Amino acid sequence: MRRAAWSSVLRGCGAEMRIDVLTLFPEMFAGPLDSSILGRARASGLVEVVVHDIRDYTDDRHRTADDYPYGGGAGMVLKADPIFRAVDSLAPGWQTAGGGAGKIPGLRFIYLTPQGTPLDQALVRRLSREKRLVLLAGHYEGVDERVREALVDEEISIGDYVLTGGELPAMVVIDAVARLLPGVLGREESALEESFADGLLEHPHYTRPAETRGLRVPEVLLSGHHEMVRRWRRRESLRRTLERRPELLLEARLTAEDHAILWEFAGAGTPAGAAGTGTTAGDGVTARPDESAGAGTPTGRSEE
Ligand code: 9D3
Repeated sequence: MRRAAWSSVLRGCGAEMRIDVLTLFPEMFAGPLDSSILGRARASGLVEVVVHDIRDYTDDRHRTADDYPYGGGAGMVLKADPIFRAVDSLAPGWQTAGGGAGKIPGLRFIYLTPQGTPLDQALVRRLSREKRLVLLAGHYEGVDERVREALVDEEISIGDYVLTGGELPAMVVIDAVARLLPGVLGREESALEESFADGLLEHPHYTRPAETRGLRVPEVLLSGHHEMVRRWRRRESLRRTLERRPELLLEARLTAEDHAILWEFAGAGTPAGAAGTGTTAGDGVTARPDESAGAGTPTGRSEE
């Protein structure tokens, strides 16, 4: 069935997922959520994203959402009550309802914080199976601990670098989760998604023309030999993974052919049957493939 027809079927069943965001900076979400694949997914009703301004749930004329920490110290703390009131509007009666996997039945409440579990694709996949997410974007030094105790099921970080708030991390979570929902990616993209589930980095890509500024596309890709192309791509995927992210090889789904290629890169004496593909083999990599995570293999990305 065509994609348009699928979305009309799904419309009758409600969105695949609803995501509520609680933030002090709702305006930050407009561009990313309305554009590209995510914008199309929302427009076609596959995912519903509702952004709430925490200040709308304050009760004083200054719309105070944060306050000084009890006990003193630097920084501000997000107040509990505006967040509790926001949740009253999303999940009426949450405080008395029991049962279910999380603290509030029927939804998963996530707090984006530098102290959270680092996001990875396995976590994204797990979240994509939820029917309803609430994402709390933090700011300042943190949130009143009673919000954690009463509401937060899970704390997530997007990596070890310091941002100004949890808004960009919330958008990262939404983007990563939404693209896994049925119907969000096109048929071709979904197939690609599955073929990359082997845990390797991608091989190089080329498109027309075959030569520009004296730079040529590797001959094998122009040859029309599907099996040779497949072998070349696999080899380049393995090479890149070994050079840039050797630790991924420990978890990758590798065939006997893959192992033979890796041994060849490692200079371990496997017959060089597939030489002359247009790229230099070896590249100074000296670790054995099965030691590659720890043996000082060049990563090609020194930071300093
Ligand atoms: C002084 C201690 N700081 C922690 C390193 C405080 C602090 C810095 C930055 C508290 C919050 C923030 C804002 N960042 C987030 O809210 C955040 C975040 C991040 O900065 N990096 C990666 N993932 C995330 S998820 C939320």
